[in-house]
Amino acid sequence: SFKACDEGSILKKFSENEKLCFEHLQEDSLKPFIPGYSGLVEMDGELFLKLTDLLAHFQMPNVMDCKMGVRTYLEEELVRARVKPKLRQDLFTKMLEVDSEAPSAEERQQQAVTKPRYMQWRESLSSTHTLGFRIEGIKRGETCNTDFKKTRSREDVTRTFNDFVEGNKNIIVREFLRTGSTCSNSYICRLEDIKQALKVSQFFKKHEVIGSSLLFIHDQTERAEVWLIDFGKTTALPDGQTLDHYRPWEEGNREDGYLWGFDNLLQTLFSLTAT
Ligand code: 4IP
Ligand code: ADP
Ligand code: MN
Repeated sequence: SFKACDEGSILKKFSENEKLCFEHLQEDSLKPFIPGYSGLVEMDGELFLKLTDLLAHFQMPNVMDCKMGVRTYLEEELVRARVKPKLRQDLFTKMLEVDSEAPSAEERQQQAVTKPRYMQWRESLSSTHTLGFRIEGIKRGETCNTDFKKTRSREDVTRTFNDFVEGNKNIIVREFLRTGSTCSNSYICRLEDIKQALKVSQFFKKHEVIGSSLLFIHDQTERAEVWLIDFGKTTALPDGQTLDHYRPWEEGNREDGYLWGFDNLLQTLFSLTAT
């Protein structure tokens, strides 16, 4: 769903929802932590969002995508599946590939599962439910690894982070080297800046943030950055409603556990610096 573009930019397949989010975010405290957005581009009859390529300034970077929150599907998807269950064979197949025991007798009979069923299964197999975030993938040079579907325990997650930084603690914490008001030289430093921005963000307060990721990027020069990406399923709340992003989710309250996961992620990184 991505296309290469001119130097320094990428094109992401258009969605109205994500466009609205990027427009909104131009006036928000989170703006310094999202990719630059320069509007819509049409190519071969298809629409795209034009975004800054976050990897452009790095030399052969290591990249990690962490999907945030305790829930990865929208409440409306749950309602829809209840009113009019759509049986998905593709999701059944993906489920079987990971764990042949996972589908129930009825699901095996149907050779299909609903989307919320699949998403909930993915959440409980990974660390989404227990930590409020999960590792989706890691790219090192040309090799992509997305084999983290069963990475659930705090120990496994911590180990994966340590592998990702190749044991180099400088990348995780180096608090005394701040460059100006933004911090681009260690993951923890950058995450703390992001947390401050989240706390005052009007956008964050008024949106259910589902399926969004933190993108971690570093290279041999020990340059390390974290960015907020993927607003395809980030949805505005009805007028006047807000979220605190900590409370447990109950159907109807639309909480996403984003900040709870964020704190767990910070803790995981801190624990690595203590070993
Ligand atoms: C995928 O499951 C991801 O959750 C996708 O989210 C989601 O797309 C897919 O739903 C679902 O099948 P796996 O990661 O296990 O493959 P993302 O795009 O953030 O990775 P949505 O549209 O919900 O974002 P379907 O309905 O596209 O299959
Ligand atoms: P999707 O909605 O298809 O899940 P995402 O926005 O999550 O798409 O992006 C998928 C992957 O593409 C990310 O994990 C990241 O590796 C890469 N990516 C996304 N946005 C950027 C960007 N602005 N610059 C560089 N890489 C990006
Ligand atoms: Mn994504």
